[in-house]
Amino acid sequence: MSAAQAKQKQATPSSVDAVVVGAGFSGMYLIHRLRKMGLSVQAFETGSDVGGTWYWNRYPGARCDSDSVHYSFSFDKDIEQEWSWSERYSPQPEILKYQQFVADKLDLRRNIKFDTRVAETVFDESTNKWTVTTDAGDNVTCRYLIMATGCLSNSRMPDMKGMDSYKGDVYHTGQWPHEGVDFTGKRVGIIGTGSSAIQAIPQIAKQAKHLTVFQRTPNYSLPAQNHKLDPEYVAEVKANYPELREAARWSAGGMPRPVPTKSALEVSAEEREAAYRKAWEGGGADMLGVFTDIATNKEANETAAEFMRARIDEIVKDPAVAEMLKPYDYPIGTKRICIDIDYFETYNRDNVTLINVKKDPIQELTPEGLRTGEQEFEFDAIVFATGFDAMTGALTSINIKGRGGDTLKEAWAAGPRTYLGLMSHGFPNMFMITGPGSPSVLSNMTTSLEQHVEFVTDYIEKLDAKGVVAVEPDLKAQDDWVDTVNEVAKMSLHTDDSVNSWYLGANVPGKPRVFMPYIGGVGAYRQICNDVAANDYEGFNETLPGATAQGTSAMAGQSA
Ligand code: NA7
Repeated sequence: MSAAQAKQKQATPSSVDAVVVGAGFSGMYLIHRLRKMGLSVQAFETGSDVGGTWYWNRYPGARCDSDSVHYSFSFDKDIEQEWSWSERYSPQPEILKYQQFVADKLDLRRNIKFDTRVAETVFDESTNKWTVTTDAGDNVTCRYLIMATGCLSNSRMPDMKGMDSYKGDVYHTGQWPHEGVDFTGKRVGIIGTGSSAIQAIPQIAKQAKHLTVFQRTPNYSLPAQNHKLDPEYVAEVKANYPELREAARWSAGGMPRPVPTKSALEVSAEEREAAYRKAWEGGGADMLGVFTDIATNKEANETAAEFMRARIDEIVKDPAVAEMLKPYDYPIGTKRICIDIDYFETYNRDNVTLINVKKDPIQELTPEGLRTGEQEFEFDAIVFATGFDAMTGALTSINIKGRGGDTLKEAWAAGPRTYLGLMSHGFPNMFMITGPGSPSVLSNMTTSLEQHVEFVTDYIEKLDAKGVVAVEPDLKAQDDWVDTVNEVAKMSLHTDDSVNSWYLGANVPGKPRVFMPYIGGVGAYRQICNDVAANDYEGFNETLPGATAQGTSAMAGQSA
């Protein structure tokens, strides 16, 4: 069924076994697994087709920063063998095409209602069912509610003075027009220098008459060294997929990668430089993994940061611009590392200007452009590459009401509280895929989301076999897991006082400073989940018919 056909089939059932929210990679795999188990499924998706992140993020230069051959589904051998990636880091259109290919192949769209946003979900303690209400007027009850809402799906516009006064075109990288944007001959301003901006800036600069980049925090960015994939290499990967995928499942970051054995501080300066240079020339994020302690030891980290700054000096011709582009204030890798194609080189173009808005902050948007403390700018278009309310935003923007009418937003006011990133106490029968407290954004997402989908669906199968009517995490198990996530995070530089990352919620004014993903590694996390399952799903409270659920309010345990 095509997306257009799916849209014509407007009627949704009033009751199903499972509602899936979101039809990106996670939602797609969930629909497939749940259907195979014989459950009835209704999915809702705000976009007009499958894709999630790759449906929305269509800005020029958007591409994956995990190797494409590994950033893909591993659960279906036919899909794995039939699809061939054309580039090392595939561009957004190719990834979206892949997702559409999977949707066709597995006939997923017949269970998805597109162009529909889930507005509210309410748990009824008397029936142990959720009622899901959408902005299109649907009301569906379900036994299981599964949030496949993505970690970076709630894009954020900063609250700037004069937003409504600006008369030119306004874009957000995470909500890019489907028809594309032609910047030819235009004066363009771009706000932000995170991953999205770093991918978009070189592309926009090639078109625009002039591009002005407003940088608040310089970012560490490594060259992708992207290239077309040799068909022989692709064939070799396909032949070795079983071993490669298994290695990815037990790795730290969800990719088959060599494991470092030496500290950056135990080798000579020459050996260190050679290792960094080899990784730099090899491309991608590998440089952060050549020594054991780049993520944990400031002195070791500084050796990598210094190598990176020296490369900026080499690439950028104007020393003052090079200096502005160099990050000094926080350790490398603690804000999401960026992977670029000709990012620093772009500042050698005559039509690109870099403005330091930490020194000279943006005061307001004006009808013609924007004004900093020292300068006025006129633009035909302003691009906001200002990121997302990451990890929790997509969940807390839905009015999720659990036991006793408590909302997830209130329950997470001081930071997200989950057991294994999979469930939250007080919200029975609601699972999350790659939720806060799981490796998610610190890993190759497809590896992590497959593990989650498989854990959740296997568990649902067991719950149904036992006749369980309600399941939720034990409060103590959840508190212990939150403590574990925090303790592991403290061992890394990611939580250093100098760091203001979206992992910590620092990009959203008022959001509590909590390190949200589990940094212990994909393999370690998988082992914990396997042990939990083998131990009769310890930490989850199951309620049988007729018994009273032992749950307490979602608001309990918040100070733990
Ligand atoms: P990011 O990484 O959150 O980047 C957002 C950028 O926007 C970052 O440079 C911010 O500066 C900047 N920003 C945000 N608000 C403002 C205001 N008000 N003024 C000036 N600059 C601002 O989002 P991306 O979309 O680039 O990437 C998100 C993830 O998507 C990425 O890591 C990949 O995993 C895919 P700041 O650093 O906060 O000073």
